[in-house]
Amino acid sequence: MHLDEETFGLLIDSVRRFVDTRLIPNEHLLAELDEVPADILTEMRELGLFGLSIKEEHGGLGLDMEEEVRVVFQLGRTSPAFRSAFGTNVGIGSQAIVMAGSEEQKQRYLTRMANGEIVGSFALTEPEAGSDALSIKTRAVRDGDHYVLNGTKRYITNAPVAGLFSVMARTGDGRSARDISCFLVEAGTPGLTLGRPDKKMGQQGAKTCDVIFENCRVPASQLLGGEEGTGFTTAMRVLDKGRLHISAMAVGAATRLIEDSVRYAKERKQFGQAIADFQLVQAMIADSQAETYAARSMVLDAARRRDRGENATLTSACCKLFATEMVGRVADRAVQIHGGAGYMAEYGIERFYRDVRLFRIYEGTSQIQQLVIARETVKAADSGRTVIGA
Ligand code: COS
Repeated sequence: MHLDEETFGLLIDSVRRFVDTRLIPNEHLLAELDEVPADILTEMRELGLFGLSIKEEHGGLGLDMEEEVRVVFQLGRTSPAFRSAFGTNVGIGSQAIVMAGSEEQKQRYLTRMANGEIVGSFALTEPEAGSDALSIKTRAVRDGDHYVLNGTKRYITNAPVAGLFSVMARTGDGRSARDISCFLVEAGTPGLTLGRPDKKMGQQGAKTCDVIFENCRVPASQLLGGEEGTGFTTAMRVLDKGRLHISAMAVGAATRLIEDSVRYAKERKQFGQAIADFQLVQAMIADSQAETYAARSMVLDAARRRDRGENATLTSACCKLFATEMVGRVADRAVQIHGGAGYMAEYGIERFYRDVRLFRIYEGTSQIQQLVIARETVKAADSGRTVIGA
């Protein structure tokens, strides 16, 4: 924790109040408009939500990972599309610059991201490169003091509203991390165009679309950190952090689904009594509560380890796998507890059910997390290290 408990407590209180009074009451509107209302975006900027993880010297709140996940537990209690509006500035859209940007790049972009003036977006995925991120085809070819980018990026979160893209592109021909570089490409650069907004199963209000580069000339000064061949490892480190953030979102969503399920189970009467009094309903509530607590404890532990400087690859993959699968089960039980009402749009439970489905896919599928966990565990055993420990 880098803030004192009292200051941090005030931040948590104001975020919780904002979620309860401004976001939860507007969940239906968000889904209906497929857009975060402008007045809410302004309030998010004023609360500092766009700059949660950006250092104070660049205008953010500079939260460490433990503080960030504790704030995100609160933000997760409402429709995840609200968080998406500033989520890329906190996570994948800003962190490449935070971790590997030159001082000049940090100065140029981070302050404007922290105050929400520009939205950052992370462009890695392509039509033929999702889980297999090393196989991206987007190419950057040096031409004098510029690079020329060609290729298509797919399902890029916040692309329709982004001011800056962190673009992973191939500068070498092989299948190695060193063949990939990261470029900071400003929206409006000639040769950069956007596809039509994607129509999604859920998370209405969160924007994604294709980003297309056709002979897009980018000044060489926009190469992240001024160094070719570091883009892939930077992207992976960005995802290590992002996966913890998504895990915290899953915990927050599970908390909310339990709150709603318990409230409904206490109100709903069948066979002459509240359904909350039936042990089969109680079993569902108990399983959801125990699993949410387990995920919350994991996420906090992993965040603290990261703050202590431990490598977060294995721990964040464990959290992402467990927490996002967990919230899928909790959402399923929430629909079940609500019965017919759980299937109806007006109650919003079915919307959560669709919204949280994405958690098991983006920033690395559950299967990719399994692969990462297994590899890290075997690698540690090979070198006689214990991972996590007894
Ligand atoms: N941190 C730092 N470096 C990492 C890393 C991490 N977490 N993960 C991998 N690397 C490095 C490796 O050390 C390796 O470096 P060397 O070439 O110097 O040995 C390099 O990156 C390639 O890694 P690896 O050999 O493991 O590549 P694979 O193709 O076998 O696997 C996975 C890479 C599958 C882990 C990666 O492609 C991945 O995470 N895919 C999912 C992508 C994703 O999450 N997409 C979501 C969309 S973005 S919102």
